[in-house]
Amino acid sequence: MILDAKHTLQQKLFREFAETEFTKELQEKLDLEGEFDWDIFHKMAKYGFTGIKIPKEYGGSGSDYLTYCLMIEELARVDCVLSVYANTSNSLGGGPLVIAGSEEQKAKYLPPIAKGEKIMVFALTEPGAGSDAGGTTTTAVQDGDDFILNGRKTFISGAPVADWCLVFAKTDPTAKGSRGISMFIVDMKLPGVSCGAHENKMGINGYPTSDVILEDVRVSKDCLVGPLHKGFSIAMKTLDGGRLGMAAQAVGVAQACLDESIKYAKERKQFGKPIADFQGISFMITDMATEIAAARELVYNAANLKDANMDATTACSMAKYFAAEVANRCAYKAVQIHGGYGYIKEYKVERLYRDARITSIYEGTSQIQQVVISGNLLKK
Ligand code: COS
Repeated sequence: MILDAKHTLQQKLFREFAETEFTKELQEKLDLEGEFDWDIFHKMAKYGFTGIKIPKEYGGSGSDYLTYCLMIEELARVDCVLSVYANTSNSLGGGPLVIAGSEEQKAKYLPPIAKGEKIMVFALTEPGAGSDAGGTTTTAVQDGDDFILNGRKTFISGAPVADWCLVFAKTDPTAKGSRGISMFIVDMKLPGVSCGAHENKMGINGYPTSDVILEDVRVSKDCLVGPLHKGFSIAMKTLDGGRLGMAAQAVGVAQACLDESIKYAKERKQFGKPIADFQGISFMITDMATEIAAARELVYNAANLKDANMDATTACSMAKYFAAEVANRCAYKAVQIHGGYGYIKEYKVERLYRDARITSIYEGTSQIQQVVISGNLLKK
């Protein structure tokens, strides 16, 4: 797809920002220490990244999905984890409120998260409910004008730095499967809310992940988002857009693998010539470039469908499925092209290999995308 002048300019600005601000030192510090970097987060917020998909009336810039994808792709091309910094508020954090929040909820919560003053995270997964997200066992029991929440959410990205958390809990214990689940805004400072230990992850270090534990947490009924018992559909609708962002991220990671491989293959000499002159190398580079081009088309096409308000569930899952697998294949090839050097931390492909791995796991594994795609193709 040929980008129009507006999107080409935006792409250039995102690229310039990432290449200037995401210094090698910052990238290495994030990967090594795993701590959230507030300075770069606030800078990204100042440039409007955290509010890019949030409507203008709630403090964001109300950009289209294509712009959002270009942003995530360009940030991830330089550093995958820093694309997550810009993503959360636009996707799983702010998305459910944009989709189903009341006017009061939107006015209260969206402006601070769009401006990066507060962080909202999404808590769907549980120790026993990962791919089977409908198997939620966290409960919310009504008590007068309040609900009392109990349960444990797991692998919650950003939980240790969050101000608020969107918690999915069973409100109708008699309802089967994904039915009878509701969504609540939970203030992380409320009595009974705590975070587990920071997970020691393989990649995307610098964006802390932990469990969220809820012990008799009392929230007012004003914190219920969307209709009672109807939270699961909101989660799924949110994940449609979320998966698109993650597909764009995977394209960015894959492109970084290709960029590094081309650079290295031209520099590195063996048998008296650059290794790029050997077809064993140049054909790997060809495959990477071809697959990335295809993945990018799927991402931009799904973004266009969403911008046209058309049904994009299948297209988003196809983009996520294909782009994530491409990112993994490209990371494998990039390390292979670098040989022994690709296996040491001094070279960027070592981190890319680890970062790529998450793209086919979070926001629905590749196998869950296959379930969604085949389910839609074969539905009666
Ligand atoms: N948009 C809106 N509603 C949707 C939807 C979508 N894209 N997909 C499903 N729904 C609705 C269905 O219409 C159905 O509604 P009713 O109960 O009113 O009939 C409900 O959600 C349940 O749908 P379904 O029967 O397909 O749900 P399943 O329990 O079979 O689960 C999968 C479907 C496996 C696809 C879902 O559990 C899933 O996506 N799992 C992965 C979760 C995930 O991505 N986790 C990552 C954590 S967030 S980082």
